[in-house]
Amino acid sequence: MVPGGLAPVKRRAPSLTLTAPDWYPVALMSNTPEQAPKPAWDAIARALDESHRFLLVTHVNPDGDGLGAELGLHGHLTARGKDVRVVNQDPLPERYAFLDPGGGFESYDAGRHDAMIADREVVILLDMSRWDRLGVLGDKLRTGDPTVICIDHHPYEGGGMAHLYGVDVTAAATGQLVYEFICRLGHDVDKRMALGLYVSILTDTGSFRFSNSSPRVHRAAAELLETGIAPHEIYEAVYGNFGPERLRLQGRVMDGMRITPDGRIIVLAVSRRDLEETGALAEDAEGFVDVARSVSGCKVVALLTEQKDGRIKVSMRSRGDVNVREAAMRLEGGGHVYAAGAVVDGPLGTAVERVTALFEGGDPGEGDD
Ligand SMILES: [Mn+2]
Repeated sequence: MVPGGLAPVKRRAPSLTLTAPDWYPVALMSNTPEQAPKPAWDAIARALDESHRFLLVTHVNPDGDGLGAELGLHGHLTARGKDVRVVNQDPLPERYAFLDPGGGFESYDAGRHDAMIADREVVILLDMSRWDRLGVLGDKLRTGDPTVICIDHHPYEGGGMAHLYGVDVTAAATGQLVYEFICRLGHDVDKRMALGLYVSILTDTGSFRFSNSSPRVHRAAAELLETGIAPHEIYEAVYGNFGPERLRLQGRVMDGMRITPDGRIIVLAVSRRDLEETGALAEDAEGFVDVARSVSGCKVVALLTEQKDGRIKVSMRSRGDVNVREAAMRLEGGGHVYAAGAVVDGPLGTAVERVTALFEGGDPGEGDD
């Protein structure tokens, strides 16, 4: 059963991203390296009024929030008669195919898109604030002429990439910001837009269980449900369509987990061989972090995934009082206090030792905030 009577979901996996989900609390705003520009919602509203040709973009390895925000904003602008294209570097993950039965989400192809992109009046960047989060598409966009608007809830990292910012780190999801912005304009949200915006909120709040699950985001979710979308159907579409190979991979990875003697740090490792032998995708492992986080006394989960090129993607999540951003920075990575990552050299076993050692002999960054 699929929300809103949309096309059935073929399953495929979530994407592994280093920075999502974003469950840092408001109190951590002081950790942002640079103060974000004040949200310029009125100026953004004027840019929307005055322009006709829009391009919506979200980050590489697009997640439920970025895609849902695109769907919501696409619906809004389309309803106003605008010419709207949605182009991301990466294709729509099959897991989120139900958001786009009509093929409106395109993946960037220079030959197919460059002329169209050059002709856009406004580019809206969703759920990211750094050009490198856009991959090759970022290289293309950063040299263009159009007005660049950034709508995001990540800590601002500087760089002045956009002309207009709607950055609000107190929002649980970019889709929440898009929803509140559309309401502010006095426009309606239809069922299809609501589907996208609800998926944004659902995925970035960890199904309303992360610390960002505020009254404000629950209100937005409640209002979206008033359009008639069904939460259980959406939950099933997002989280109930994995294949058995994911479960096989989970069994292997959990069986091989590393846990420090004090039980505070759990390190999970996914090798290419694990993927080949189970038939799962690297992205299938993303949710394993949440499973490991459920262990009593566990403070940090690190998920190490061997990439095709032999390098190791490290994704770390803190359960509360350990600053994984600092740990990630020691690996020349970065991220949030509670969710951070890096890419390090292989082989996998060496990387596991290295990451484990980061947290031994005193937890890096603990008690920082
Ligand atoms: Mn987000």
